[in-house]
Amino acid sequence: MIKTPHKVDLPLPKREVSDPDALAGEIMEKLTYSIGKDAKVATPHDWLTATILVVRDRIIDKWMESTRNTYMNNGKRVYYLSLEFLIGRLLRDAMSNLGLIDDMRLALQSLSVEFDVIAGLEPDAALGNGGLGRLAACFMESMATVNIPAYGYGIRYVHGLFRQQMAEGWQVELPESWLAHGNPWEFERRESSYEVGYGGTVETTEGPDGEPRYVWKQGERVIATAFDTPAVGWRGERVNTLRLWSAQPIDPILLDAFNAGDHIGALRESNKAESLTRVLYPADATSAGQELRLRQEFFFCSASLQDIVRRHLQQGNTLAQLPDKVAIQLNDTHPAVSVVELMRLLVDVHGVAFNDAWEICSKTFSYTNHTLLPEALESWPVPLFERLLPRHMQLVYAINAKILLDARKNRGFTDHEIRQISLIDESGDRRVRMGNLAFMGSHSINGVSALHTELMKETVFSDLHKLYPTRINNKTNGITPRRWLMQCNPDLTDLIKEAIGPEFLDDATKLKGLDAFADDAAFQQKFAAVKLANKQKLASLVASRMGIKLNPHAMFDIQIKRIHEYKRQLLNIIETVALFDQIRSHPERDWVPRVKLFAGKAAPSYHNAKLIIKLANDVARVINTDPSVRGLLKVVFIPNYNVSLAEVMVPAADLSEQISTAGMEASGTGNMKFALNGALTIGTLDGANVEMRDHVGEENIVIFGMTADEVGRVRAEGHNPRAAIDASRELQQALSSIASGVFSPDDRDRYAELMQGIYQHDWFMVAADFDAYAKAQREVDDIWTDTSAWYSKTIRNTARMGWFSSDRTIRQYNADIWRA
Ligand code: HBZ
Repeated sequence: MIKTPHKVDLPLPKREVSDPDALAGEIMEKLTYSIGKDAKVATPHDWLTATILVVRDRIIDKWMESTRNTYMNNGKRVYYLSLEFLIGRLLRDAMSNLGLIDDMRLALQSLSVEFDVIAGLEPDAALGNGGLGRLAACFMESMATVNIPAYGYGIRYVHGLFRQQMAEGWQVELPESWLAHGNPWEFERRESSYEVGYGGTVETTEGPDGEPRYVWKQGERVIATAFDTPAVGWRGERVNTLRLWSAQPIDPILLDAFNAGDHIGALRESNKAESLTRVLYPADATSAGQELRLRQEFFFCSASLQDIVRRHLQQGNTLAQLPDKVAIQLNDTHPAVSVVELMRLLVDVHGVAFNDAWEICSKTFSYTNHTLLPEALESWPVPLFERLLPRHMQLVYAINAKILLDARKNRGFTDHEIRQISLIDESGDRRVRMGNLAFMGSHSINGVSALHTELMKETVFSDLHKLYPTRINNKTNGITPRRWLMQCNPDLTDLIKEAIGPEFLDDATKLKGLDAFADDAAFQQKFAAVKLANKQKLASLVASRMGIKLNPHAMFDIQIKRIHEYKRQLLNIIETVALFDQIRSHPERDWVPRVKLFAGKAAPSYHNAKLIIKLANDVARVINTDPSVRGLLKVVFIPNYNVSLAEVMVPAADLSEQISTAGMEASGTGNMKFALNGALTIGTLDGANVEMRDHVGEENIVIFGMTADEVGRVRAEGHNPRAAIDASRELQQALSSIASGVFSPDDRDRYAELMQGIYQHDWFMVAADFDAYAKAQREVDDIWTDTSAWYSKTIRNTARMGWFSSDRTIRQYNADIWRA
């Protein structure tokens, strides 16, 4: 035991003053003593690092206070386990939450440094693919804001989501290196290191009670080391921890091999360990299915659970108390192996009886499902699972036996139902079903929108729902209004403050007060002026990055999200082609000038998604250079979509495209960001769009197309896309022009197969919904033409989106699931 040194009580210099002069002094101090640079030779990156260090100092005081308080209260903690945290840049967010933006700007100015320039140098931490990862980041901020003691646990990938470049309109993936200049936000915690094992064998011995004991003799081991990043809540009241694990070898160099002259082989262990946390899997909505992925999942789950159990016991708690002190939320099935790892720790390491351990587990875990797409449901081949995690495989069988026996004996489940709930899928090669594991091991299973939650009960989880009818519940997603309004749209924030006062900053539902201004002509003008300025900012980004000039007075019609067939970027592009035809054949009509903006990444192995990107670029080239369009239509695909680009595009949107095939988008969160920033939504009755309509009112959103029920029925009865295509001349023309190579003269057949998919099966109902969509777009044009109607609707969107704050979502998780 280390004795507490008596100087420990000396008061630390608190970083409480924050006038610009004090801040400037601190920045100089960091530049000199932490970075070792003179102001004369400091690079912009040095200034950025110095600024971050100054902000970080202010966070640390609060961070320690939060951690200390939780420790002293021995209260319940929430652990959010996620393979993805799409946090983006942190500086502006932290400064905004601490109320430092203005003073820091002035401080830097006094040092002749432009804040916006250095803030733009911060790498965009893309430790996630899309919605699921960004949701985790919003939740981290909201948990700190609503004062819940929480830890996020994940992986510190060296390379986040790839950088997307365009080569002649095709997506090219380049490695992303967010850590290249170091990461001043994180703290390496060498003392928080754990061994994580794989492979080997399981030995059976006899315990003192005469019962068998199982000892896992691991074949390989790596070290997981923690890196902590503070997560600051609004007004800096609470600071939580994002703990990301990095893999290290136990023996960094095999000296025997090295001395024998095998210099490469000597680094084998080291390379193998480090490759574990090197890169984020770039696929969303499909299961990765690779051995490395299962290794990653187990790596971060094992380290996190060891850390959680250690902290719990260190506080003097018993293992039986675990569910009273610990709530673990599984962000999709990616961390589902945690359930088995906790069982192993309880049963094998701590000697808890199997049934008691199972009860502790299911009271501790809860699971969020983010998709019903069959190709995204994770399952692992039994041989792989068994080879990598032999003890866990035994435990999976034991859990399965317990649940299935009960279902059969006490609940009268049929053979078919038993097959559906089993942890082992026996339909092809035998596989471990991670969704069923997460479900069985949790007391709460939630969907992310009302519609999605109902569909969970009816489809993928219907049999498990019958077995556990009270477990499935809904927690509609939300977004943090700090990043997605205050920070990305400061002018709108100021305008709202001026109109209704500052209460909405602490309670987003207070935005409701803006309703009273929706029809106020003077306010509408100011609202429009803010929108125009945001569009000008986006236009200058597009001009400088792509050399394309945009008319900021045109309607900015934006679809940004991962590229996926179910999200139907293709529907949007086909309708754009149809509009192009119409503009050319009817030059006499009053066309509303539009800019169609797209951005998003495709999974590198997703052929059709990559083809859709190429099509958007091909269509853009043809339309943008056709003089007969007279500037009425422009199409732009902005490369390398990420959080930072979203922060510029969202405030600049007039129209938000949320047009997924009904029943396929679990929730969507981009939809919420746009509406909050005063865009009109054109969308299907899918995911959270349904609840958005309920909140903003059906007259303030443009809904079109088939419902989820209709899609289900049509698919069951057999969809005939030919009929829809034959009935629509516009669609016919658009499809045949794309299919015949009008947009791909260099390769006429490029899109033939893609179009065949629509003619033949139209799984995503592009043909089926086309006419309704085109009609809805003309309705949007009509609203746009009546400027006052347009702004009265868009202002009402901003006013009524408060409910979609992730603070509300987190409060619901806490009230219904965590009870922290
Ligand atoms: O999660 C998304 C849903 O598609 C979206 O509707 C929802 O709003 C959002 C938050 O709940 N799902 C994803 O983003 N999924 C993934 O990113 C993913 C990543 C890796 C996988 C599978 C899915 O292996």
